[in-house]
Formats: sequence, C-alpha cells, structure tokens
Amino acid sequence: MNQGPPAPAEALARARAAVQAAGRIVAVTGAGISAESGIPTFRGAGGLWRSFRPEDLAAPEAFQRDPRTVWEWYAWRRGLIAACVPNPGHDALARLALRQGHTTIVTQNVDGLHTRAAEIQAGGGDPTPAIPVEVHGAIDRDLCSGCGVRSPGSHSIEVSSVETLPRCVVCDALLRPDVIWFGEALETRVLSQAFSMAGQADVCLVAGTSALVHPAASIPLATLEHGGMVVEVNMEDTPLTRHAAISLRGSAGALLPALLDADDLP
Ligand code: BV8
Ligand code: ZN
Repeated sequence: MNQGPPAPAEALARARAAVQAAGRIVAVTGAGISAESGIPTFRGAGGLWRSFRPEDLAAPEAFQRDPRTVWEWYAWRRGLIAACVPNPGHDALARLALRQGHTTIVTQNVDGLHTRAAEIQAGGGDPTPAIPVEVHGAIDRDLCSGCGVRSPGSHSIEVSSVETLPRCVVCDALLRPDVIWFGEALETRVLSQAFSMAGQADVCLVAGTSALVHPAASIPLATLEHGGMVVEVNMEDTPLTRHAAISLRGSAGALLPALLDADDLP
C-alpha cells in the first residue's frame, strides 16, 4: 500500500546522507528561494506575474512596443530587491559551496541574492566558490539594446516618459535590464557551463523552482543522465518531482540549513 510521501525526518535524513556522500553537487534555484527574502515569486499567489502575463513584460516585443512600461516594472523590482537581504536558504547554500569546494550554484533568479550571500558567508575570504551561474542574467546590470555594452544599473530611473529612460553613453540607444527575456536565447557559454556541471554532479539539488521555464528546467536532467540523483526542495509538486529521488516539501529557508549545514556547526 502506498505509504504516501516518506516522513519529512526520514526523507531529510536520506537527503542529508546523499549530500554528504556526494563528490560534486549542483544546486539549481528559482524564485522560491528568494520568497523568504520578501521577493514575490513569478507564479505563486501574489506573484510577480499575477497582474501581468510574462510575455507582456519580460519579452523583447514588449520592450520594442512599450519600453516605458517595461522599465517601470523593472525599476520597481530593482527597488524591491535592493531592500531585501539573503535568507537562511541562500546562506546555507553559500556555506556549502565555500566549505565543500565542489558545489556549483546555478540560479534562474536575477536578484543577485546568491552573490550577496556568498560575500557575507565568505566573511572577508574568497566568495568565488559560492558565486552563482546566473542563467537568466542580473536585474542590477544594464545592457545596451544597440551596441550590447553592459554597465551597472541605476536605481533612480525616471520612468515617466520614454524620453527620460536610460540611454547608452556610447551609441545613445535605449538601455535595458541585462536579463534574458522570453523568446531570447540564453548565453551559450553560461548554459553549457550549467549543463556541463550538472552532467558531472552526483547530486542536483533543486530548490524553489516550478520547473516550468526551459531550458533551465532541463538542467537537473543532465545529472540523471550521468547517473546522479535529483533532490528537490519545494513547497509543491513540480514536473521535476517525479524525477527526484527525494522531494522535500517545505520552505527553502527552513529545509536548506537542515539539509546542508555541517554537523559540527555551532
Ligand atoms: C528560449 C528573467 C529559445 C527575466 C526569465 C511557448 C511559448 C513561448 C515560449 C516557450 C513556449 N514553450 C517553451 C518556451 C520557451 C520559454 C519557456 O520555457 N516558457 C515557459 C513559460 C513555457 N523559454 C524561453 O523563452 C527561454 N528562451 O527558449 O529561447 C531561443 C533559442 C535560440 C534563439 C532564440 C530563442 C528564456 C526563458 C527565460 C525567461 N526569463 N527571467 C525576469 O526575471 O524578469 S524566467 C522567470 O521564470 C525567472 O527567471 C524565474 O526564475 C523563472 C522560472 O520561474 P521560477 O523561478 O521557477 O519561479 P516560479 O514562481 O515559477 O516558481 C517558484 C516555485 O517556488 C514554486 O514551485 C513555489 O511553490 C516554490 N516556492 C515558493 N516559495 C518557496 C518555494 N519553494 C521553497 N521555499 C519557499 N519559501
Ligand atoms: Zn550602446
């Protein structure tokens, strides 16, 4: 008879054993890991997409048609993110990567919170091992829609009219947030790095993603193809759940420290 999902404690213990035994780990994260930092997810209740359809704003056609509205949304998100800090889920992943040395963090998020967690947890040391592969770009960077030059994004963008939107100092074309929009290809170098690392991992730890957006949602499958296992941490079932050896229901902020922190942590 189906006993239903294993008791969280038993599943958590099995997941901890798998992580501790793993030589190489790839973590793939989505908006759910930043939810406890106060950043709305995309598809959950009160999500970012709630009042819009993704294609309406996070798409090049939208920027062509109405750059002011697109910038209004991104400027609002930049301000929201600037007021947020990493949560215990980001911190635990950063500590694992800094301690374990063979962990790669791949994130779909553009909020930069994994990088901030890496810097804080490194405590003045080298944060590099915990700096994530950002497959969908970074909201805090600007990209020129004309010549492609990148620059740090401003937090005081005047979005009242197209005339006040930020322009490139090199070619005067409109700047855009340096993120990958729907219908845009992910950077080949970044994407192949993510798939290559997942294809060498013993464990792919997937946290806080609905696993609906491709090609990022397929990254964990590279671990399976290589004979590794998928461990999922999420609030709900996703299309990845059936591929996961262990799927833990609960919040990343609570489960990741319980799953990843070393036994000897104070
Ligand atoms: C491409 C950056 C090809 C921007 C993002 C049909 C029509 C049109 C397109 C397609 C189609 N079918 C497939 C596609 C391709 C499309 C796609 O996958 N669409 C989906 C929606 C069907 N993909 C693309 O367009 C990609 N490009 O395919 O290009 C190509 C090739 C060559 C040449 C030209 C083109 C580009 C996709 C990238 C889009 N950009 N973001 C921005 O942020 O503004 S995607 C966006 O969604 C974010 O990056 C986000 O991370 C990502 C995925 O969402 P999630 O992170 O999973 O967030 P979500 O809210 O969905 O889920 C949160 C989960 O967390 C939930 O499960 C929830 O239960 C859980 N949770 C909540 N709280 C917690 C928690 N879990 C743990 N703890 C908690 N506390
Ligand atoms: Zn330019």
